[in-house]
Amino acid sequence: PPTIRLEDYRPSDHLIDRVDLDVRLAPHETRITAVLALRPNPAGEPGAPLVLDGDDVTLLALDLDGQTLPADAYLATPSGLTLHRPPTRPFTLRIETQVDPTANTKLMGLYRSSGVYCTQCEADGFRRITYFLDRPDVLSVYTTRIEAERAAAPVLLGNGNPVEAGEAGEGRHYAVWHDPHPKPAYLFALVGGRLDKVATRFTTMEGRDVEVAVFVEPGKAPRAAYALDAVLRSMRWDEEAFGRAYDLDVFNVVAVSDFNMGAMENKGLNIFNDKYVLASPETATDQDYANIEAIIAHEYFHNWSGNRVTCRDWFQLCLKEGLTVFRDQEFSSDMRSRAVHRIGEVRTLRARQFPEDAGPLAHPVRPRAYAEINNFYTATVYEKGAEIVRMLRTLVGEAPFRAGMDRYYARNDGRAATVEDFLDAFAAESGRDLTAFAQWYEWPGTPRVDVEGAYDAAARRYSLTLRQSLRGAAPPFVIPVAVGLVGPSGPLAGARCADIRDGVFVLDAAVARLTFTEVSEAPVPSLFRGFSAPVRVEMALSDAERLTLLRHDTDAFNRWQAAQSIAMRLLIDRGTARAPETDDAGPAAQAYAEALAAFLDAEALADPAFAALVLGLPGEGDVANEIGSDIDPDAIHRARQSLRRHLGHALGERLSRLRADLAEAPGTPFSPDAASAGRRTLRNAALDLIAAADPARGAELAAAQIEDASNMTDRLAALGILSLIPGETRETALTAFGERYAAEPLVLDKWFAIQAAIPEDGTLARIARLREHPAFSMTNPNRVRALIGSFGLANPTQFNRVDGAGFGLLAETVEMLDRTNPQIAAKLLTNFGSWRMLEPARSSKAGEILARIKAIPGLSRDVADIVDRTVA
Ligand code: B3K
Ligand code: ZN
Repeated sequence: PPTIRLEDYRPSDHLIDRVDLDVRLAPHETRITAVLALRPNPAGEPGAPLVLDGDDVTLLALDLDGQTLPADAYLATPSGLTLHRPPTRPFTLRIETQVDPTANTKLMGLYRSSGVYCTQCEADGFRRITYFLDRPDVLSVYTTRIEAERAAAPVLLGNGNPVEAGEAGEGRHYAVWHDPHPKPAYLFALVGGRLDKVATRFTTMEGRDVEVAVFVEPGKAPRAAYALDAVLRSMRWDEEAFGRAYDLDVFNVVAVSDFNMGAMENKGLNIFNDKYVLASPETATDQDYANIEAIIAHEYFHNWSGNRVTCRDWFQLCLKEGLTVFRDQEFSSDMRSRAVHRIGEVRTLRARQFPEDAGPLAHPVRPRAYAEINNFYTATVYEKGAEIVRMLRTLVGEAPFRAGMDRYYARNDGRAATVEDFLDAFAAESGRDLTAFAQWYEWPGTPRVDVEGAYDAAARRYSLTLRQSLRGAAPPFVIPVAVGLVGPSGPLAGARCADIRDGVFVLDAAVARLTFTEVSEAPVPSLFRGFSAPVRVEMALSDAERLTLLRHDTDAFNRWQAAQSIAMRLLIDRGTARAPETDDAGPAAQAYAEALAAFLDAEALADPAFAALVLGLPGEGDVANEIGSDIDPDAIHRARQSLRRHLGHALGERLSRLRADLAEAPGTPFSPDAASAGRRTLRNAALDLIAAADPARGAELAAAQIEDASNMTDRLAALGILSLIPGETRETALTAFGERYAAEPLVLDKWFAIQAAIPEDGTLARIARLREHPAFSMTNPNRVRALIGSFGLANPTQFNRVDGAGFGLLAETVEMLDRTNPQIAAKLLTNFGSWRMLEPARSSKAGEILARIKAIPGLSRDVADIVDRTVA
């Protein structure tokens, strides 16, 4: 596929000021009339041909300023419409196209989801509706008239504000929407269908009275209440935290069941995967509630970071995505526990982004080239992009950061901006030169920082040497290092270091040395507090030193990190391909368990959510990423099982006591708030370890919890624990769960996912059976992600089976899906991203299978791009 490069960016030769759309919805023959007010772009090339993008559209009619065009004046194909010699003055183009929404299985452009008409236009779906300059730097004011059969689509929604509605004859009706804010085509949306509505009002800080509504499938309205409330909280928060007010009279959210990703920030009309809207205690877990809150906020926040200020081109994607993830993380941190949330963010970053950055799909946060832009909605652009914004705040400081944001919005409102525009705003407000900092956007890979410490007792001096490195020839990064010293009984209050401001040292050279004076006793350094930069830190601390941090650090993140690092070392020692297989705990594991016991006794009840994190072992994937080469997933799995077993034995009684102490009094109404969720998390973490040590007892307790649970969090956690214990109890529970929720697709997704993740040989056969389950469907992305995606993501031993059958299952699904929904197929294929890290037998199997995929004739651009880069 052809490559598009950042360096080739040129402004459009034409602009479209206004778009008038008339959309006549029909299941197979939807007709779209687009009236475009065009003019030459003064920044473009005078007299250039007009080349409109198209994708699978049929042209029905075309005129220019009311005149039919002669056949030799233009060329129309399904993939584009070219006017060879367009006027060099403003002119109007009227384009009539036809599309088939029912046949649209790619879920890009206009399609139907369970009968509901909806759209998805980012990144390049608008061209599947009509011919257009489908690029983010062409901003237009849209007016949309939508017409449909009233019985099939009583609800008709568009961008902006409703201006008119009425009858259209023969059982049809229409609605007209007008969006006064100029926007790129990727933010266009419309919806038509039978939907129930929950609504309320919000008055902005500017005094605007806004109707806020969430639309869901008929009968599901009670499950939309939490999402609606999350919208209101997001609106209030963006006013308070960033001074950003909403700018239309209505804000609509629509939940649909077939959606390629989480949600979409279309102006005034956010469209959501219903998984991130619908929630009730009986069907949603605490994690679901947290996700809904975060994604509702994320899409709402895009109204400023993305919509009012949009991106010049798709290379600048992180400008809206990284920034908006940062904003939603801050929102969730304010709604919940900041420390707990931060640990969660870092776990996600390490689990998803670090491996991406270490593998063949690595790319800079601002990529320089792409073949298929939809493959760049990645953990790197989103999560590492957010880390860059966080580092920027750390560097310039809270107040200049906020001032920089204000300046960025003020300068770029209504514009399509670049990363440079973003950084300029902070440079101006802080007086800092951010040229070197900008390297973070340009280089792939995770920098590594090696640290050495030396204490001179006589001089009461402690020095730290920091060395940064990155494979390749990257120049030194500007790395904010939040750092402090911890002594055997607490922070070393007297210690001084001239190079540290507000707790932060800025490492901007390849090597730097920090000297602390007045250090009264041998300290333990607490480095990268709060994970102040997305780097790998290497320092040879002893377990005893790490336990000092766990006990006494003032930084919650590093307390957690200390426990993780000890566990990681234990897991690596046993989980490398050649490590001897042993169940013998050893003194280090015993000391670790004792420290956890003391920690639990002191703190578990005070902060259960944090305690659950400290108690949790690194995942198998984390261990694999840390080992980095010659990976044997079975060895890692065994190592982790054995450490869980050891902890379960060592902490057994405490864990049972904790379960009792943390139990809700019967009849307590369910609340998804962070404190209640934290208690459930710790209770279930305790059950997990109890089951690891004593599977028979674990199975019994889990089965009982499945029966008695008053909410989905507890029921599902118990089912997950039971799913790891082979036997009758498990099979009975799985069957019963499947029957109980037969009519709840989103709950069955959890059930599919749990079974796909069972680390046993029989799982492939189980998945083959589940594929035949009446609720499973290859055309619904949530189902595919639940059953096949979870297998690739959450079942390392079976996906990486040495016989290649796990790879085969993924490959087969990718091949099948590529014909109907290439975006989902390509996403599934990214599960092969770490194949070269595997030990030789497995990696050669993966290589064979990738070669087979690469050879399939007629692959989509999406899949071809991923497979080419994966094997390159
Ligand atoms: N902007 C959308 C993602 C679009 C993905 C296109 N393949 C959702 C979001 O990040 O908010
Ligand atoms: Zn986003």
